[in-house]
Amino acid sequence: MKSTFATAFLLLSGLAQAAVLERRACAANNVVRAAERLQRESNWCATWLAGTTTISIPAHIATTPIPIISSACSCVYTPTSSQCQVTVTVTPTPPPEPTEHVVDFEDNDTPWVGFMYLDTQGRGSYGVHKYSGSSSPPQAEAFSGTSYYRGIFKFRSADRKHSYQFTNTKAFAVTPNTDYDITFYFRQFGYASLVCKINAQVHGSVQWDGDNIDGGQLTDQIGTLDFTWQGNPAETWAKAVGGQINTGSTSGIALLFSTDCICPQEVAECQDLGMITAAFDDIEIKVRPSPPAAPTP
Ligand SMILES: [Ca+2]
Repeated sequence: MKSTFATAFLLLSGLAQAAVLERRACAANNVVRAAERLQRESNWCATWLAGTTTISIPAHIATTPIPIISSACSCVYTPTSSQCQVTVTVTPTPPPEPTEHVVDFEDNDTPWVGFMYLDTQGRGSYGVHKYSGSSSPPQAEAFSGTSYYRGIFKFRSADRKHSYQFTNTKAFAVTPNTDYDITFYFRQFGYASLVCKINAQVHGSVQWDGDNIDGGQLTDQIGTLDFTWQGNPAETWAKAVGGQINTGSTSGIALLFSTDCICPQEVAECQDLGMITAAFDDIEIKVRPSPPAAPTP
């Protein structure tokens, strides 16, 4: 402001006279009061202080020394560019993007644990399962990469049911009060008829000590998920869709998948009591897209 102000020119009492102005600090006196009144009547003080054009000093104070007039204008008029009048716009910090997860089982450190029940009474051997490559059994190719998660069963004549469960041992971070879609890919190897059913529970917390063969300790159940298939998982990797939850107050979730495979004797291929593999890959936990806005009538 000072630099432009110093270039202002004055016309005094009809006599053109160039003057270099030096801005002074406010000093209240009679000139101030006169300038204050004149400022209410016109905008000449503002024009002067802007220093961008030539102005005329009102006649009755034209004999006052220019530094005093300058000081008076500084008392009654504050330029809009004054630091005290700067408008500060505060932009609120946007909320964090909801976290999304894709589990493809290609990382051997991915924390999952599985356990199976070999008959309807829960008897049989339990096992903590790791991911399996496509080499065993040789027909079992992964949906993505070379690894997936699986349970392998051999039906017995006395009890043609296997239940297999597995869960992640560390909760996935999610955004509270957010709708999520949960999908995965599943394939049933070994039987042409689809004899395995899948569901999943969602829990708000999970603990696992790393050695507990019974699997993760899940609490705070949020919901049970039901899925439908895009494709036939007895023939190819099929996508399971329809798993939807709202996270509510939780910021982490654990998924407990349950596989129930029942192969009755009346199904011809089940009479051979062969091996069956329940295989999972590419579990996705993603924020559900918002529905399109309703059209305005
Ligand atoms: Ca994979």
